[in-house]
Amino acid sequence: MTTMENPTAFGSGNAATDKFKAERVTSDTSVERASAIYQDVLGALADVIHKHQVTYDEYRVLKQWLIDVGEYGEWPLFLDVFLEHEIEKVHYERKGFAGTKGSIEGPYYVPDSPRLPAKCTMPMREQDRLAPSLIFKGQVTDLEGNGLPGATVELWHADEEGFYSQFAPGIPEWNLRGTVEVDENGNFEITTLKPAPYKIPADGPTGWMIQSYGGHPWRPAHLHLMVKAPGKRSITTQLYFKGGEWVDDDVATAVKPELILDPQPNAAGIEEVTYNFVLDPDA
Ligand code: MBD
Ligand code: FE
Repeated sequence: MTTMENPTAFGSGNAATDKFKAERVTSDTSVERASAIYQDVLGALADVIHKHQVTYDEYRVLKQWLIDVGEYGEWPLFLDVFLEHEIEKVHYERKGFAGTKGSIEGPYYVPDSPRLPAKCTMPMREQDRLAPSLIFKGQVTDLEGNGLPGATVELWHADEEGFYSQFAPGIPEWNLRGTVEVDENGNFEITTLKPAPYKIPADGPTGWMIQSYGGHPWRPAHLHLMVKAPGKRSITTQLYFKGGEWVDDDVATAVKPELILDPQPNAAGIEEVTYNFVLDPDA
């Protein structure tokens, strides 16, 4: 009974793994490049083993832990928390983006969320309406500041307890997920709630690993975004909240100074913030 109702590392991990497996995964990496990368990966691991004189007990614990990560479905969680930020950095450096800064996608994106008009409220439950509201508005433009009428702003984020729909039990499928269609000037105005910080589950191998080195399992409260427009490079990013807990110490190392919001109460006392997205040409 409780295993059906309470969020578990096993449940969220395997949901993320199933979601990932449903996507197409290929790369045109050459044999030569694969050889160079594998040699360097194994060489880096060999250096660590020698530098720290890793023992057989530690090796066996590692083997068991790797088995556990797979069984709990936590490879998407573990990799996105500890590695994706470096991949993301290389991605943006390689392409030379001049527009809005990107950040990691993380394990909880789901494509094809419900379409919403430019001025909208995110799908939410009664209990979500009790949480502090956030009005998030702005414009999607090109590098010259021209509004992009065909753009979409996909938004997904955790609820007031830090849980994501489709990755924790009992939450409506598209709760706090939507694809917002901007207006004829590229503008949008979304009413949602301020999400809570996200805690990596303590009852799974990623959480155990963090405990074993005395670290903390927290990500600051964040909004996930994917912004797309015809003829423009899509951008995947996240936005954070100034002064929020863990903003300066994100376990996933995914905060950038350009991505921190500072909402202020509007005339009605509701927190409101404007953030504009600037997209590079699709080259
Ligand atoms: C999250 O919510 C997240 O955004 C990332 C990157 C990793 C784990 C949970
Ligand atoms: Fe997240």
